[in-house]
Amino acid sequence: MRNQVLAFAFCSLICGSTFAQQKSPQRMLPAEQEMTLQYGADRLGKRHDAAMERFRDNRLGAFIHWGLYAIPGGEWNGKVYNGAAEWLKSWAKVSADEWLKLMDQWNPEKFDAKKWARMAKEMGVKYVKITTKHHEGFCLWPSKYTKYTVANTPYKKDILGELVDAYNKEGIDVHFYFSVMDWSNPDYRYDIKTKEDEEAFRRFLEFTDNQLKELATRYPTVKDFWFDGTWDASIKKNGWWTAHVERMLKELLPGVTINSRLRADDYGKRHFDSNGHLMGDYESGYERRLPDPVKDLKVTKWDWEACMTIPENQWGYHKDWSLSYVKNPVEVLQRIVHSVSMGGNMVVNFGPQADGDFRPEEKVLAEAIGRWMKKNGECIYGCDYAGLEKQDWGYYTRKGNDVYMVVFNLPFSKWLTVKTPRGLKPVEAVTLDGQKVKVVETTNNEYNVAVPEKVAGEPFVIKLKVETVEGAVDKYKAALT
Ligand code: FHN
Repeated sequence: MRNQVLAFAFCSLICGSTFAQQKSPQRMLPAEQEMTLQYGADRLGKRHDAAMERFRDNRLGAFIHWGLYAIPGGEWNGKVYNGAAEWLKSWAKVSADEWLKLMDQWNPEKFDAKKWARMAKEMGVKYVKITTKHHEGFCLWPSKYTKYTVANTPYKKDILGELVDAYNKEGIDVHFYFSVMDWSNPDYRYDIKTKEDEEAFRRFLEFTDNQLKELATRYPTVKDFWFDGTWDASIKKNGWWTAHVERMLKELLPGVTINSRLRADDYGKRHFDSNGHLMGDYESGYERRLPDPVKDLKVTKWDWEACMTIPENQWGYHKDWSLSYVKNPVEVLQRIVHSVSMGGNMVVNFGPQADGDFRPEEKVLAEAIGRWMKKNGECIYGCDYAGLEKQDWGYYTRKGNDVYMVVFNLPFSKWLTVKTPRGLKPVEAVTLDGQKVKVVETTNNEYNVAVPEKVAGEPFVIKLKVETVEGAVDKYKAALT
């Protein structure tokens, strides 16, 4: 607690000057037990405007991690590092100057934004999150606030601009990934311990504000800012700044959505404020892992988005994927469906090569997901948590009175058990390729749905039409035990 008070005092001290006018409005706190926060949640509960509904309905996105790290692809001075390729500068202890010399080699000859957009469209993703700037500090747009940008490479052109246009033309929303932590900027601080740190970091925050304003005004069709690299003590001590950034972007781009990772409250508490309320528009902490479908149902109360790598932990291009487990398309699909079944979005990551092409494994995976989505996307887009108890055969998703059973595990019994809340009754079951399947009531609020006659060798979907029965009573007697 003492640290928290000190952090708050410190924050008040340094917020007092440059950005004093940018404080959040005081929240009206309903419960006496809650602490008063200036930089806590701006809202209680989910956002329900059109832009947020769109974010939610999209459900499936792709992540693009593309930066200088694609050039060495995990190898430095003859040594291959197994850690995430985009962190190679750190694993191999390369100085910022040395690392940024990679810019001289940035010339992705095979880069074709239209091809990237077609690939995303074919895969069935509704949005793409692009690393505008990762921790290394290299910008995919010609920022006027730093020299470390695409403009100063042999390629010269505005990659981000080309991508925004191409994706938008395919009807795909663009989200911007932005790392606050910036290894190229000498004013960045991991912590604030001295007056000098304080001044440098104040300059750094101004620089970051400028870059964000630049992104928002140069690319006004951007739908979302996804912040990363916000875990350091320096940022946690400046919760006011994170609240200010969210408000600044929302003023510039009405409707824009912002992830919880940006935010820290008055006491440095991240994602959820000290009163337990979500900050930002959606929770973004599920990375390479997912909430448990039985124990973590609390996540259905807020919006959330998970992101996932295809190998165990490679976001940027790494030349050797054999160093860790690589998920197959069904495993990726399972994670997509798992997320939607709990009311979340899933973003599948791609790390393009330095030449601007995608590695063959990623192309194969994108095609496989796309084929499945073409047939079964109905159980993903616009769907939500169904409110039915999880069963071992797979996952439920739901849109109104259509409950989708997405089957990943076939039972030897040839029956798929469905347990419904009292009063919710399945009235019809049909596969998405039109086969009618049998539904049998087995006991109170439990049904068996037949495995369809024709089952392809991949996960399949049964659509259950459900209806609500008023005043339902139990028909079968429970055992006296
Ligand atoms: O350090 C980064 C990592 O490189 C990658 O960008 C992921 C994506 O969610 N975010 C950070 C780790 O949380």
